[in-house]
Amino acid sequence: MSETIFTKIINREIPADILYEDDIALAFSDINPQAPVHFLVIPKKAIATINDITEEDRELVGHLYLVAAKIAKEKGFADDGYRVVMNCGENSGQTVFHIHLHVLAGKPLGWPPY
Ligand code: IU
Repeated sequence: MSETIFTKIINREIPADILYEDDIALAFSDINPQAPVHFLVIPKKAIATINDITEEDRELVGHLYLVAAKIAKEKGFADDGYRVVMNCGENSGQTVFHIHLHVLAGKPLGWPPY
Protein backbone atom coordinates (compact mmCIF):
# COMPACT_ATOMS: atom_id res chain seq x y z
CA MET A 1 0.00 0.00 0.00
CA SER A 2 1.05 3.60 -0.40
CA GLU A 3 2.66 5.36 2.50
CA THR A 4 0.60 7.71 4.65
CA ILE A 5 1.56 10.49 7.01
CA PHE A 6 1.43 7.94 9.84
CA THR A 7 4.40 6.09 8.34
CA LYS A 8 6.28 9.39 8.46
CA ILE A 9 5.34 9.74 12.15
CA ILE A 10 6.54 6.17 12.84
CA ASN A 11 9.81 6.95 11.06
CA ARG A 12 10.18 10.29 12.88
CA GLU A 13 10.16 12.14 9.56
CA ILE A 14 7.50 14.46 10.97
CA PRO A 15 7.03 15.31 14.64
CA ALA A 16 4.26 14.02 16.89
CA ASP A 17 3.58 13.96 20.61
CA ILE A 18 4.44 10.29 21.10
CA LEU A 19 2.90 8.70 24.20
CA TYR A 20 3.94 5.07 23.79
CA GLU A 21 5.99 2.88 21.48
CA ASP A 22 6.90 -0.77 21.21
CA ASP A 23 7.86 -3.10 18.37
CA ILE A 24 4.29 -3.37 17.12
CA ALA A 25 2.50 -0.14 17.94
CA LEU A 26 2.82 3.60 18.40
CA ALA A 27 0.50 5.98 20.25
CA PHE A 28 0.49 9.74 19.81
CA SER A 29 -1.75 12.72 20.52
CA ASP A 30 -4.25 13.62 17.82
CA ILE A 31 -3.38 16.97 16.23
CA ASN A 32 -7.06 17.94 16.12
CA PRO A 33 -8.45 16.69 19.44
CA GLN A 34 -12.18 16.02 19.67
CA ALA A 35 -12.19 15.56 23.46
CA PRO A 36 -10.01 16.70 26.38
CA VAL A 37 -8.01 13.50 25.83
CA HIS A 38 -7.66 12.29 22.25
CA PHE A 39 -4.85 10.10 21.04
CA LEU A 40 -4.35 7.50 18.35
CA VAL A 41 -2.95 3.99 18.63
CA ILE A 42 -1.58 2.68 15.35
CA PRO A 43 0.23 -0.45 14.25
CA LYS A 44 3.68 0.03 12.77
CA LYS A 45 2.54 -2.27 9.99
CA ALA A 46 0.72 -0.20 7.38
CA ILE A 47 -2.80 -1.59 6.94
CA ALA A 48 -5.16 0.73 5.05
CA THR A 49 -8.57 -0.09 6.57
CA ILE A 50 -10.35 -2.63 8.73
CA ASN A 51 -11.25 -4.37 5.46
CA ASP A 52 -7.56 -5.06 4.88
CA ILE A 53 -6.94 -6.79 8.21
CA THR A 54 -6.08 -10.45 7.72
CA GLU A 55 -5.85 -13.48 9.98
CA GLU A 56 -2.14 -12.83 10.42
CA ASP A 57 -3.02 -9.47 12.00
CA ARG A 58 -5.21 -11.01 14.71
CA GLU A 59 -2.71 -10.49 17.53
CA LEU A 60 -1.65 -7.10 16.23
CA VAL A 61 -5.21 -5.77 16.39
CA GLY A 62 -5.70 -7.11 19.90
CA HIS A 63 -2.43 -5.49 20.88
CA LEU A 64 -3.73 -2.06 19.84
CA TYR A 65 -6.55 -2.38 22.40
CA LEU A 66 -4.14 -3.50 25.10
CA VAL A 67 -2.01 -0.42 24.41
CA ALA A 68 -5.09 1.82 24.57
CA ALA A 69 -6.06 0.38 27.97
CA LYS A 70 -2.48 0.54 29.27
CA ILE A 71 -2.26 4.25 28.47
CA ALA A 72 -5.75 4.86 29.91
CA LYS A 73 -4.65 3.28 33.19
CA GLU A 74 -1.32 5.13 33.24
CA LYS A 75 -3.00 8.47 32.54
CA GLY A 76 -5.62 7.83 35.20
CA PHE A 77 -8.84 7.98 33.18
CA ALA A 78 -9.48 4.25 32.81
CA ASP A 79 -12.00 4.11 35.65
CA ASP A 80 -13.86 7.21 34.45
CA GLY A 81 -14.55 5.62 31.08
CA TYR A 82 -13.44 6.37 27.58
CA ARG A 83 -14.23 5.57 23.97
CA VAL A 84 -12.12 3.58 21.53
CA VAL A 85 -13.18 3.76 17.91
CA MET A 86 -11.75 2.86 14.54
CA ASN A 87 -13.25 4.42 11.42
CA CYS A 88 -13.44 2.46 8.18
CA GLY A 89 -13.93 4.06 4.81
CA GLU A 90 -15.77 7.02 3.41
CA ASN A 91 -19.03 7.02 5.39
CA SER A 92 -17.14 6.76 8.68
CA GLY A 93 -15.06 9.82 7.88
CA GLN A 94 -11.76 7.94 7.69
CA THR A 95 -9.16 10.32 6.33
CA VAL A 96 -5.87 8.54 6.99
CA PHE A 97 -5.66 5.12 5.38
CA HIS A 98 -3.45 3.46 7.98
CA ILE A 99 -5.65 1.86 10.64
CA HIS A 100 -5.76 3.62 13.98
CA LEU A 101 -7.73 3.47 17.20
CA HIS A 102 -9.03 6.80 18.39
CA VAL A 103 -9.00 6.97 22.19
CA LEU A 104 -11.28 9.73 23.50
CA ALA A 105 -11.73 10.65 27.14
CA GLY A 106 -11.89 13.42 29.71
CA LYS A 107 -15.63 14.22 29.65
CA PRO A 108 -18.98 12.45 29.15
CA LEU A 109 -19.04 11.63 25.44
CA GLY A 110 -22.17 11.93 23.32
CA TRP A 111 -23.75 8.88 21.76
CA PRO A 112 -24.77 8.15 19.03
CA PRO A 113 -22.16 10.06 17.02
CA TYR A 114 -24.49 11.83 14.54
P1 IU B 1 -9.75 9.27 10.76
O1 IU B 1 -10.35 8.14 11.59
O2 IU B 1 -8.95 8.78 9.58
O3 IU B 1 -10.82 10.25 10.38
O4 IU B 1 -8.80 10.05 11.73
C1 IU B 1 -7.56 10.56 11.39
C2 IU B 1 -7.08 11.32 12.57
O5 IU B 1 -5.71 11.59 12.41
C3 IU B 1 -7.78 12.66 12.77
O6 IU B 1 -8.36 12.70 14.07
C4 IU B 1 -6.65 13.67 12.62
O7 IU B 1 -6.78 14.79 13.47
C5 IU B 1 -5.44 12.83 12.98
N1 IU B 1 -4.17 13.28 12.44
C6 IU B 1 -3.09 13.45 13.28
O8 IU B 1 -3.19 13.27 14.49
N2 IU B 1 -1.90 13.87 12.75
C7 IU B 1 -1.75 14.10 11.42
O9 IU B 1 -0.66 14.47 10.98
C8 IU B 1 -2.90 13.89 10.57
C9 IU B 1 -4.08 13.50 11.11
I1 IU B 1 -2.81 14.29 8.55
